[in-house]
Amino acid sequence: MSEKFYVTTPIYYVNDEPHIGHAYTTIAADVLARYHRLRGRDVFFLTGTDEHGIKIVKAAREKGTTPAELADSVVVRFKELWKLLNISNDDFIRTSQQRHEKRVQEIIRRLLQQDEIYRGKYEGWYDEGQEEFVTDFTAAQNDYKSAISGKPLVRYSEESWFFRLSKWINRLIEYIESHERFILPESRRNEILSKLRQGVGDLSISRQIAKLDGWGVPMPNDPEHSVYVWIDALSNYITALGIPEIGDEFDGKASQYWPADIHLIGKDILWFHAVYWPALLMALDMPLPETIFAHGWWTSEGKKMSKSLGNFISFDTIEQICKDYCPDAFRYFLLREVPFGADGDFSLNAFKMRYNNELANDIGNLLSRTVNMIGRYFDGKIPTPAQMELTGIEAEFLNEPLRKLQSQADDMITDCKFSDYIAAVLDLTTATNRYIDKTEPFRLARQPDQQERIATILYTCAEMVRLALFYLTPFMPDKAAEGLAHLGISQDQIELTDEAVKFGQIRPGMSVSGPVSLFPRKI
Ligand code: ME8
Repeated sequence: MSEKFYVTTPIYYVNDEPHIGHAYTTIAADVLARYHRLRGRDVFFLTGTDEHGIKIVKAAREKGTTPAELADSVVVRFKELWKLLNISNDDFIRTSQQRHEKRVQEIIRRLLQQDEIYRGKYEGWYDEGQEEFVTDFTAAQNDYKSAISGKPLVRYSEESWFFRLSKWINRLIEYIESHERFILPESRRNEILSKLRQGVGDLSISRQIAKLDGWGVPMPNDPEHSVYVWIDALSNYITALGIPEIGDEFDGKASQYWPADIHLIGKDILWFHAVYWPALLMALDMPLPETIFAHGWWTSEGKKMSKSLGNFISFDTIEQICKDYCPDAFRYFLLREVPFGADGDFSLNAFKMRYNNELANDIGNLLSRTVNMIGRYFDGKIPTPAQMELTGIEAEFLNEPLRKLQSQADDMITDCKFSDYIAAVLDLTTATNRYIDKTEPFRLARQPDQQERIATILYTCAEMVRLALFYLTPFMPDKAAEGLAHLGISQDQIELTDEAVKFGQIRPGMSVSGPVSLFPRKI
């Protein structure tokens, strides 16, 4: 893997408040960004908002405001949520920003120069909620309603500019076939391939700007038309960096970070990312992103989320959960509960179970008993073990879970196997708890000649807690740092380099502080 790492989330529509779906992708991206930073890589993590298009224009009309004002107010909410959830993005792009609009126009100019765009007429169905063209066949199949929102499709008939998408399709199919990691998970890749093989027409890439209340990026060759919102939106992944290839002044970021290592998205927007976006990049003669990963969708308490059902996991709901538990527990649950890529159900019951069983009883308990025993038997100083490696019963209990983490963490993160990664950390903490139960340091403490043995046991425990919390830092940055502070380790000492994750790094003699209750049990 290269020493830089560029990760993106979708840019989110500003028609309404953020919700769990937005939080999900953004937390996942944050975990990747934090993991790679801790591995010593140069990370660029981009998120932002998608502010043009009919969806926003209509929402603004309904709310009696302008799209620009609506966008400004919703952007504040996104930024508040990212702060609450401890999101460490390096940039926040808004498609209404001048830097973006200017570069989108440059992209269109370049495509025009290369004869990739022509004028025609669009006649067909449109899903305004998804900002998506729908073929006659699919429209009829879904009774002329949106497959996502169930709202009626709208008939569009207007002059429009077209991108020669069809000419790139064979090359795209070849590319996807020869790059296994380009679209993940594999099942989604197969879906895209079979849809592509059915044939794809050219893509309408402009709208009459008057119908959008003047809100959009004007086509540079035709100011009465604005750029189709998906072309506008997808471009963000390069406009945020600057684009030397299209004549933009070199600002250092593009050549440093492009191509993106991973675009994280939800399954409903894969077609745009796996087809329109790479075709555009091919037409611009730019390299394609390494991976596009489509995650699944959350239902809530067993049902599709809906405001009318009262099970919608909105900003306010998330805020309440963070108050009742903590933001890190929310981050943890979303990535632990279901494999990334699969659909999942969010229920408060499942949340509490995982919190109590895994965070409180397993990880939290291990930290607390380790710190307590070091306090009681070694005056709060990390003891010196008999040797700086795992042998005997220590090796028997702990070698395997530790080796698994050391050797597989990178791959699990690269494959977005977040739940497996957390399970591997839990294997380590569970094994350490069992090791304590088996070796019974609290019983040995009554025997004066066992001091050296207890020193080895408690040193080993302190190391296992340290390692577990190091590995958990990308998922729970605050709680991991809080736990590690009790072991005398400061935030700037946390890293996941090969050296840092070896056994035997914690220094004997360092002071621990307790008591500690990292995840108080919830009743
Ligand atoms: O699609 N569970 O913006 P958006 C999980 N602007 N994920 C969910 C979800 C759920 N119940 N509901 C929605 C857009 N999502 C475009 C993107 S990128 C160049 C432009 C996910 O605000 C959904 O899959 O509708 C998507 O990834 C994101 O949230 C929705 O973003």
